[in-house]
Amino acid sequence: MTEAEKFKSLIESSERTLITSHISPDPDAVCSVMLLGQTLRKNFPNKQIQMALEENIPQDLSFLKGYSEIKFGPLLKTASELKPDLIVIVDAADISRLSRNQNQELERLIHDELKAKIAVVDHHQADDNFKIDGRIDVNIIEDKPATAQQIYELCFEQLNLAKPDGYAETALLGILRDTSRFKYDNSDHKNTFRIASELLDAGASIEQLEYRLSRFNKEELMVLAHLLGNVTDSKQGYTYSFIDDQFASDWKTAGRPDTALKTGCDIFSNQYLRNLNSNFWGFVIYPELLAEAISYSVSFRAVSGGVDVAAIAARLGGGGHKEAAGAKNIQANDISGAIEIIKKAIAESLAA
Ligand SMILES: [Mn+2]
Repeated sequence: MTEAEKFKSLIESSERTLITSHISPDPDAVCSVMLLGQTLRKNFPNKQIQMALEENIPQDLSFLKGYSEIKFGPLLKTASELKPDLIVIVDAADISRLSRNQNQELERLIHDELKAKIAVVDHHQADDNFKIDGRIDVNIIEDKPATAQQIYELCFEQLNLAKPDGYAETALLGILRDTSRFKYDNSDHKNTFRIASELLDAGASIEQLEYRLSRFNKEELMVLAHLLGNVTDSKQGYTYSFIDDQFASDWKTAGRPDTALKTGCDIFSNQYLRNLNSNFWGFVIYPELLAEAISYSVSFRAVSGGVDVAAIAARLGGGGHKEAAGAKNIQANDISGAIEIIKKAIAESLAA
């Protein structure tokens, strides 16, 4: 039996299925939950299929069909109420990423109390080191650019399930976001472009989806302006920028949202950090507004095939991928001290 067939027989033999993904969900995580959830609901109308996520996403995805049926909130509570006999984890490889603070309780509930079956559908890059959990019944972990693409292939090409309303927009959005609109190197490009083409024929629009998702508010642009003002060429081959302590403390005093600070940093790191002069990588560092004591978080970005920023992040107690990584809880007296810590980690990592 293939993993796809095993997956189908798990669905058929279960009464209550919970479909979920990781905390701090990205559009691929949410779209994957929705694409699979809507598809299973259409094809298995007598089964109870619940889509659930512990945390919401900053972007407004409510225009996607089925979004209103996702149950947002503590996953432990959702699972205790539903008592699923099958958990499908998408865009994450195990239970440990499903809840912010209740993973141990969740594991106990799922494994010991409910004795639920577990299926995983997740994609990864070749450099990821997945620890496959022996308690997982079906593992569909493949080298694919987006989980939304995997679910499309699994449901519609391998299992020949019927497509639910709105599937084209949901699938295309997950693919667009995880590939950064087809920008990243993709060893599975033939499948990606074939499927994207089918989704466009089915009525989804790259232009509409991209403009719907790329919305900035004034506060996010204020953060971006600050980062652009602080941008520095290290003269060591990389770029960096930072949110200074005064800006962060004024931001907090004014009651401006922490999320805008994070989003502003994301816009900068995704769209400008790899683009200054002849530098193809770098970092952005900012004070953690919500932390009790002063601490800093750093995000690294690199063009693929260049510097391995995951190795640098690992020296700082963080992690990620070769092209995008980060670390939290960096202890320093002020932002200058924090920047020095990062520069030192970079120098050591490059010398290693
Ligand atoms: Mn993904």
